[in-house]
Formats: sequence, C-alpha cells, structure tokens
Amino acid sequence: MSQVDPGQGGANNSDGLSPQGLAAQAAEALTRLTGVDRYEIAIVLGSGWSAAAEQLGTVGAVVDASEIPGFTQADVPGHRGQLLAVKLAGSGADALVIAARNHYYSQRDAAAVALPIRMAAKAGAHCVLLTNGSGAVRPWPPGTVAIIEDHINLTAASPLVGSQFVDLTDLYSQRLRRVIAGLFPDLPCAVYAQFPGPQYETPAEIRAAATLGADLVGMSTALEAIAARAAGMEVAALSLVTNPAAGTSAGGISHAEVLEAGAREGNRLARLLAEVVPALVAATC
Ligand code: 8IG
Repeated sequence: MSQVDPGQGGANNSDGLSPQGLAAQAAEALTRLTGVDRYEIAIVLGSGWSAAAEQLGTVGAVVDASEIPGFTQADVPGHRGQLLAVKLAGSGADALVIAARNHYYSQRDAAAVALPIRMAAKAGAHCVLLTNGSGAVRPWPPGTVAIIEDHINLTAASPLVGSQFVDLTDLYSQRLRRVIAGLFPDLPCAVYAQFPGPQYETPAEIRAAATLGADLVGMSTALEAIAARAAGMEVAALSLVTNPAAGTSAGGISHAEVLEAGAREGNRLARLLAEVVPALVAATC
C-alpha cells in the first residue's frame, strides 16, 4: 500500500495508521465508552460555548478526550477536554457533543484537527454544528452570535491530502443556515477567515482580511468544515464574537477578555443551541 492513499484521507502517521484508520479506531473507542452505536449529529463546542451540553437534553456518558486515540491534550483554558453523549430532549436523538477540539496551532497538524470530525462521521453523524469564538472585523460587539455563511482559509493548510477535489460551493449548507435564521432571524451572517494562530493578528492583517471580505477571524473552523464536507457531512457553524479584531478598537486583545465574553454569554448560548440543535436534527434526518 502506498504511503499516501487519497481515498483514505492522507499520509499515514508515525504509528502507520492512516487518518481514516485512526478515525475508525477513535469511533470504535467512542462507541464502546459511550454505549451509543450511532449518533445523529455532532456538535463541536468552541470558546464560550462549553456550558451548552447540559441544556440539550439528558447527558449520558461523559468521556475524557484523553481516553480516545487521536485527541491531543486540551491545552487551552476554557476548553473542557470532554466528549458527551446527549439524548436530546423531545426527539430522543443521540447527539455527540465534542468539547475537545484539536487546534491547528497546537501541532500544525491539519489531520489532527480533522480527527474528531472524521470520528463523528464514522460514528454515524451526517450533520455537524461547529461553534467557535472569534474576533470581529466588523463593528459587532462582543456577545454577537453570527451564522457562518462562508470562509476564507488563510492557514495555507488542508486536512485533505491527495486527489480529493471536494466541492466547497455550499460548504456552510444554505439549507441549514435557513433553518437557524428561521429560529433566530436577527443573527447576522458572516464570512469567517481562519488564521493559523496562536498569535492574534496585527492591525494590518485585519485590514487585509477586511479587504478580502472577512467579517470574523478565528483559529479553528475552516479546517474542520473542510474535513466534515469531505467526510460527507452537512455543515452548520455559529460564531460568538468575543473581542474586536486587532486594531479595530482602542485596546489590545487578551485571552482573559475572550474567556470573560464566553462566561458572560454562556447561558444565552446554551439556550440558543437547545433550539438550534433539534431543528438541525429534524432537517437532516
Ligand atoms: I476567541 O481576534 C478569538 N479567536 N485569529 N483572532 C483570531 N482568533 C480569535 C480571535 C481573534 N478571537
């Protein structure tokens, strides 16, 4: 077998396991540890969103990310490092809440970023809701929630290797954006630019991003969305503005302010997700 197998998602890692093989192993561990054979939806909780799981329904198994192969250690304060199996209130559908993303800036490894997404796809999820915290290029105050409608990938990386010419025309599914906007018509739509991080941007980089058409900047969602689409999932994404992007306000940016915005908005975000997630499940099942 060749080292790079396009159909299988890229180069093998040092253990000789292809990305798809590792994802299958992770899905197997997930299924065993949570006792759920098949998930209807996966929800990735980013900065500020981590309080949401409990309000979605009945939390079953809670698994430490370190128990699942391929999850790198949670190194960011404000990220829980857990996966939760949640039975949604109402429908009883099984949702996988991933409060443990692998960040690109941790290892500069886009395959690691893709692992939780690929695992969720192998565990049955055909829809993923990605959430994140972001800096606002636009004059949107911290606390603003936006529906991501498109992205600009400024990482110069991809989770895909080989001849996987995946169509991203409708990456952030218009169908699902309409479902969310139907529930929350006041949420703005946003183009999200992913920078590689972990440093925040310079003011000149933010002016450049604005010229390119970005409304928000972040460090996570574009690579995950690409991986999800390549895995055949329908993608929706929501972003919480936690800070004005560099140079767009008087002060600088601190991770503390990012955490504060998340903590302040936690309950509101949880209530929002408690409405959005069942609607996405209803639309994609
Ligand atoms: I939260 O201002 C959060 N994540 N790149 N820039 C980038 N990522 C972010 C920012 C920001 N705020």
